[in-house]
Amino acid sequence: MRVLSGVQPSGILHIGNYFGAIRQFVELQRTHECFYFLADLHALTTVQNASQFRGLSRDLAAGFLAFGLDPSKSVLYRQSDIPEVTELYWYLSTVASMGLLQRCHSFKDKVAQGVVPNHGLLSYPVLMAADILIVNSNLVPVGKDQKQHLEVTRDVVSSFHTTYDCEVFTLPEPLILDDVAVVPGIDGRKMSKSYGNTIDIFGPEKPIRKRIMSLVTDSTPVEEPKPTEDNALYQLLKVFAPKSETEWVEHAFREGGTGYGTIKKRLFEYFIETFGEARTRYDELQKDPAEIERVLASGAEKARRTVGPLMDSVRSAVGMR
Ligand code: AQP
Repeated sequence: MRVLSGVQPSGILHIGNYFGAIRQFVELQRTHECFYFLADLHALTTVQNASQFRGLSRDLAAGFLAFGLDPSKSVLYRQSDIPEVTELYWYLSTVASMGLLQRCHSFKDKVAQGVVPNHGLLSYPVLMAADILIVNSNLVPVGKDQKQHLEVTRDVVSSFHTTYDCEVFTLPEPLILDDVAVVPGIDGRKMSKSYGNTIDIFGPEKPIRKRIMSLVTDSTPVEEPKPTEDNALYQLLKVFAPKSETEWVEHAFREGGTGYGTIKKRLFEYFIETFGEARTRYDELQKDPAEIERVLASGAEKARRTVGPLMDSVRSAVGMR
């Protein structure tokens, strides 16, 4: 079973990225052959400032390594280092349905939030299909927001196979864990870089603490029980709290007597317990950018070797060769 997934270097890693995707990446590398990439071409659909963009891929790679992705077990690479991905993207674009792309929730949500769409944003799921298909992956660990994009991939596969009367691609399945399918941001919407509601994992502790303390809550008085439904603070505690703390969390919400301020402070403690070690490693890794580049170059080499045979079949299927 081959696993593939990616994260966009469009900002600092946030806790939605970790619980929704990266934690599974680390687990899966124990049992599967894994390909993980920095989706830098995707990120260009939102970050269009060269000096801001330049360092983001390396920061993300440092994050991957800090969380325990091991280059001897997983293939780690930059999307843009594999030019075959954009070639495949084009072949797939010519069989992808426009209507399907226009109906994608992620595209519609971004437009509804005021993002002025470019063609890249619309065709993002086709590039994602190329990422997935090019390494013949069977399993794609993602957050729920990407479920529909996986359906686009499957649709594109069927369309390509029908158009060219062939069977070159492996049909991939998403891997989505229910309890962390959508990690909420500090305003209760899906945590997302483009909504500005993230809690970052790396960077100085003080602003992160401030961010957690600014989580939007209602005005339930300290002595009263707190609602748990649609409560971002409660959902985040459920994601973070170790099993031994479950009782404390339930008591704090259901019994009354514990204020939101106290609960947020506890959430910050869980944050440090969960990420303290990775944060230290991240700072260490940042001191050696050449080593990160070496890991990525070696990953790109392995990935390019892997994609060769599939690309030969695709070129032959469309009549390019
Ligand atoms: N809030 C979330 N809950 C669960 N999973 C999430 N993921 C992202 N946000 C959440 C998962 O993280 C992986 C990498 O995401 P990405 O950064 O490549 O793209 P994204 O999903 O578009 O993340 P953002 O923060 O929302 O980025 P922008 O705003 O730039 O589009 C994916 O598997 C994703 O599901």
